[in-house]
Amino acid sequence: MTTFVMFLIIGIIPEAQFDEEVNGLKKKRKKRLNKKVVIPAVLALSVTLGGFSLPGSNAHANPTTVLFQAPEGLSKAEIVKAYLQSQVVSEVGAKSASIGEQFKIVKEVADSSTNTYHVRTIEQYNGIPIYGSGQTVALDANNNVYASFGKVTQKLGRSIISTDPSITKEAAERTAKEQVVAEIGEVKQYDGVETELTIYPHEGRNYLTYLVKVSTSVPAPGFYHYFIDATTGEIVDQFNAVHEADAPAVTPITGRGLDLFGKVQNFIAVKDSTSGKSYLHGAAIGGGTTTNPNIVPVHTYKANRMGETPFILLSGLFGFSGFEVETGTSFFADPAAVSAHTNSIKVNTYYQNIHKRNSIDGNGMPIISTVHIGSKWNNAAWNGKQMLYGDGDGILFSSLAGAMDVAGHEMTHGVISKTANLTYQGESGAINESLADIFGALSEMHSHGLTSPSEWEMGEDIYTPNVPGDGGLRSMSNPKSKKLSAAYGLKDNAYPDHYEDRYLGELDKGGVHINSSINNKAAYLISEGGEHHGVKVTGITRSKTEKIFYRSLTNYLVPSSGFKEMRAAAIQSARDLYPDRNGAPSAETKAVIAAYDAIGVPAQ
Ligand SMILES: [Ca+2]
Ligand SMILES: [Zn+2]
Repeated sequence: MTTFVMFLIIGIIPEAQFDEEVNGLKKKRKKRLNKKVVIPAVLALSVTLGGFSLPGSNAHANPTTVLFQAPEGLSKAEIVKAYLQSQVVSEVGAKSASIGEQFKIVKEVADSSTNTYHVRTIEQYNGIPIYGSGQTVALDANNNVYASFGKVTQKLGRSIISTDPSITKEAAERTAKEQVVAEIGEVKQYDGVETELTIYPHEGRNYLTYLVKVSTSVPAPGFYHYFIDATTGEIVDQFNAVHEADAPAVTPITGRGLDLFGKVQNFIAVKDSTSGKSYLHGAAIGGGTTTNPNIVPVHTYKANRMGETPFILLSGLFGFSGFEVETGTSFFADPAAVSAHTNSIKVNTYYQNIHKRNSIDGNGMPIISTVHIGSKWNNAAWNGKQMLYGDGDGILFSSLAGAMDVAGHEMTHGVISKTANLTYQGESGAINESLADIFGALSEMHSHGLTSPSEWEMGEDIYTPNVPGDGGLRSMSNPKSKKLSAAYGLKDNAYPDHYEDRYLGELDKGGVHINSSINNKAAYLISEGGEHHGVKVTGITRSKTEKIFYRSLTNYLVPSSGFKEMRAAAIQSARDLYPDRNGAPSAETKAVIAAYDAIGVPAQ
């Protein structure tokens, strides 16, 4: 059903690719990059030592700031490693392992538009990658480091970890697959199984593990991660990182009413907490497992409201579809498949046209979508390999394949996994979700054309299809307009729009679909402007906003980045693209700063 794609190889983009657009700049830039400018060593040293007071972010407001002066005679890679190594030394106050051993360069990109060079690294121990680690380092035209993101692990050289596995990779994969089958039932075909020897820091210890990533679509969508101790074969930790589109706002309730004979009846129904209205629809659980229940749909309509579209949707809901979409002519009779197909093409066009990005991985990988996943599944997902779309239950959602912004959201999870790879938990997970919403919304707006009005609702085309005009699942313009269950204990029982109101509980992986709204509001304010919590923001348009966030995602953010790092990355990106003049920030940079002030994300 799906194509196997290997993701482990991270390509280095050749410089030439980025120089084609600007004629004649290539030679000029290379010459400049080799030129060394002498900056007093005392200045460079003091800036370097002060730089890591805030873990995870080292961006400086002034683009001419030098965090680290390029030593003579070193290549860019050597400069980056020397800089990162200097952070290790400066924090523990003693020399550690030989230069650069701890850091591995996984990506390098020259940006001829700003004359800068961007390097992405991960940390390793005896050549084995450390899970969740990552840094970005930006070099200016003189090869001096002017910005860096990502915390550097200290005292790694003092850790004693065996790096010789006692069990085989195959044994680890067998264990992982057994767990998946125990959880969701027999898997006839895996979309992918990728295994890598990984150091896993967990509960104060470093473990030598095989990280086995298992992607499934049938019988249930999953992107399972198992950390299997390479010494004992035991499972150290596990999670399912399938990126689902929503945290539903509809809750099942017990309805009551009088029947034709005047007798009181109790029955299943749903309540839409957004509108406060309840509907005569419900899903009865008819056995199955906890993760994959048999759902028996129950619907009650007034006949005069039953249109053609609900009929088509409902008829499709009873049969699971895992087959090829076929036609004997040029006409395809499956609307969900046609929507998923055209939407993914449009999202790719957006990334191609606006960000010069060639597919999800930047390297032309196939874009795969499967529709009719599950039975009445109210979700869409990125399972590490492809997009999965449920048909919706026809009440909370119509077919999720119908929404261009949902397609953009899911594909952006793929882009994120190939760039910043933000960890899907807590603050970094919320930033991950928010960037998926931001590019989901912007790709949809792009497909409507530059002159069409801005639209910052998520999933409005498919959400509560029986309730016209109630907007989407989430609102980026006004997050608070969407209600959340009182179980979350949030202010006004609504999505938060200020950092101080963020969700701090454990549900939803630490509120990844909830706190994303806070950063969504910042993106909205940067683009459209407005006053929020007493802070005025002058909007700078969609086209500038998307460039700032894309640059943040691809050049600066790292797996551990949270809200403060997002703020610093957006400010740095704005400064790169719209430089300060005469020591004063540009209107674009001011808008970013004001927007993050407005949502209450502090600079430090
Ligand atoms: Ca939308
Ligand atoms: Zn998502």
